[in-house]
Amino acid sequence: MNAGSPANRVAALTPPGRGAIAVVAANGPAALAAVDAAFRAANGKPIAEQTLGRIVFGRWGGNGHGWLGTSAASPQSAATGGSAALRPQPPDSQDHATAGEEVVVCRRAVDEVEVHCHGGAAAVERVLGAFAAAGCAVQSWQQSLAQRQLGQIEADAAVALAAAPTLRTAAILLEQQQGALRRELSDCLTALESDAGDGDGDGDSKAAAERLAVLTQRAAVGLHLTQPWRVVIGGRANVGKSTLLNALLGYERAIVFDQPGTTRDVVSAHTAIDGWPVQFRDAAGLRDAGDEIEAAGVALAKQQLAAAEVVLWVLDASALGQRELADPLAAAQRDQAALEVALRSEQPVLVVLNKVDCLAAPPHVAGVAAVSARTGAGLDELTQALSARLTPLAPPTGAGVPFTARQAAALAAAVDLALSGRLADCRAEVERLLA
Ligand SMILES: Nc1nc2c(ncn2[C@@H]2O[C@H](COP(=O)(O)OP(=O)(O)OP(=O)(O)O)[C@@H](O)[C@H]2O)c(=O)[nH]1
Ligand SMILES: [Mg+2]
Repeated sequence: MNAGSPANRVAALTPPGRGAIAVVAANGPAALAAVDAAFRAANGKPIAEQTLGRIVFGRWGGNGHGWLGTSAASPQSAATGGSAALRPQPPDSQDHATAGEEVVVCRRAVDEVEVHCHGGAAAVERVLGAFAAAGCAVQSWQQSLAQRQLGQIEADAAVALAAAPTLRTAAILLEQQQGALRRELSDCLTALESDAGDGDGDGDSKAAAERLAVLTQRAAVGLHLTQPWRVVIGGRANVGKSTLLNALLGYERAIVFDQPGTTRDVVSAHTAIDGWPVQFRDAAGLRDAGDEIEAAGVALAKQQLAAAEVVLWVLDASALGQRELADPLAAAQRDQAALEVALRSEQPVLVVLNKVDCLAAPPHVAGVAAVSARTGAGLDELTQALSARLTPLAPPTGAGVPFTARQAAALAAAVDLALSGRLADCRAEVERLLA
């Protein structure tokens, strides 16, 4: 137990109101007493006799009481000295067999229990209240986490996991919490150390430096496990940018109209593309603006494009001539030059040829997504192409992935040190990451 951590404590580990099931974890003798007071196990045993690590179904707080009977005070009243009023209640009472809320309790360690209850705020308050009434200090999940004495990587992963927006990102972060990044870093360290031992200063260290470089590249994905990619939809006015946004989202987020200059401000929305979190931004179509408000919108659109991580550049197939349809990539570049759009050279740009429903035969050009935002044709191919632009190096299952800016910076520094032959400093950098 850490200095300052109370012996009897309880915390809700799941975020309020987000899941169907909430998990409340409690430690200490008072926590066990609270379970016996509030919980009636279906197998009839008190908590001390339940098998470690096994879940037990039962009822929590029939008529406000457990089978030893205790009134559930709020965590707040307990924190200010609320008392537990124990009232004997026959364990086999008919009333009690059906009263209370169905929960699952797990005795995780000798003095540690978890209660899995309904995810609603009231149910969680009620469970927390029973522990608080028995004398447990109510903590936040972050405080509870800090007391688990995890390594820095695992603690950071647990915090990031709570903010993971998709199942795919959560799965990768869970692997990091379970040791994927630590294992890879430890392997690199072992290789660096064995090289120091055999004194040749090349083979193992070179392999370790290469491995560190691969890890560093994975940070491009890792830093997006909690933060979405910013994907900006750009192009001339009236090409169908807002229609495309709505089609990608699956609902009507932006106003669509058959007059150019419809979108003025930046419209943004979050979604997942192939399991990766994305924030789409749709802005004013680029043209010589009709009025001051539209001109401000066009300036804003150019700023958005310059700051985008990926750009979807939309062309209107119904407005292009045969020559342009044969080479949409060149048409997009001409557009960008004519409209004075300054894209960075390393910025991934995916050219989208929209309104192909207006063509007799949609062209198939490598690197161009031919779609109809109106009918949905080609959207699956577009999302696949977009996913590949977001994560050209998707990490394999179980791979170590750096996911914080601190980890990414430390790894980049370690690679530089390895490449310049400063192996002792490189090792020290990796050791710091493993702390
Ligand atoms: N036939 C056809 N029409 C489309 C398609 N996508 C959009 N449109 C139409 O094109 C017109 C303009 O669509 P918007 O989505 O408002 O275009 P925009 O690029 O957002 O326009 P601004 O906001 O003015 O820049 C509307 O009449 C849409 O219905 C498509 O795939 N096929
Ligand atoms: Mg629009």
